[in-house]
Amino acid sequence: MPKLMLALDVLDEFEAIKISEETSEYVDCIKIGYPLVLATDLGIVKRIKDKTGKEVICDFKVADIPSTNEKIAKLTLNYADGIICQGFVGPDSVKAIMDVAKEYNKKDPKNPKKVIMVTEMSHGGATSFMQPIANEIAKMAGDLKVNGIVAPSTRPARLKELKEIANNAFVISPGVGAQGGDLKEVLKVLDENDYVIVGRAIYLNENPKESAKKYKELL
Ligand code: FNU
Repeated sequence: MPKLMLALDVLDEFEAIKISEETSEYVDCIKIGYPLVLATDLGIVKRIKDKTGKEVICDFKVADIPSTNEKIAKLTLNYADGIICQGFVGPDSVKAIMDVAKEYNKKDPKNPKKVIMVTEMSHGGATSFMQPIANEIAKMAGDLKVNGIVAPSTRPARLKELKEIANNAFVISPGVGAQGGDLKEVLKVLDENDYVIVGRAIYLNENPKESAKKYKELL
């Protein structure tokens, strides 16, 4: 059974804390990205961790040259349990982030930081430029031994292929819920090390707790 990752893309701190507390019984991990961090500040990561006791992953899809990636990773992993980066920028840029994670892990081996790399995105436009190179990106993820990859629940056949290519990496997969991904098909592919990401179908629901419960039960 894969785990449930809440994509908390709300724009208000009060709402973010309220939803993360209400749903924490059913959610295994919380993913926050630019919407919430830009609406508040990076310290929101710690405040959500303190309130919920959950792991928080920052979805910054970092995609820069190695020295800039390093700076972004240092700042982010000072708070977050993991960071999402793009793979298409190449191995040196990803390695720069992995090196930062390794430094943190030397200091605190009990709470290892996770580096998660995007392979093929879940939206339609990803088929234009990302899909043709995504298998090679997934291969790089396996070779570099990043902790995890992002692969699409909107295309279960691609999800399966990318998971197989990336080898030992766990998969976090967006696309179920608002993006219309078929959870039944996704569950045929993912295992207990992987995560199904659900955002709007939980936080826009009039009862986020009930929706999170429903997804947890479906998983
Ligand atoms: P929901 N996300 C995505 N597709 O949707 N990080 C990707 O390929 C990817 C992502 C994120 O649709 C998206 O930014 F790499 O409301 C959002 O935070 O369930 C979440 O996954 C999906 O949210």
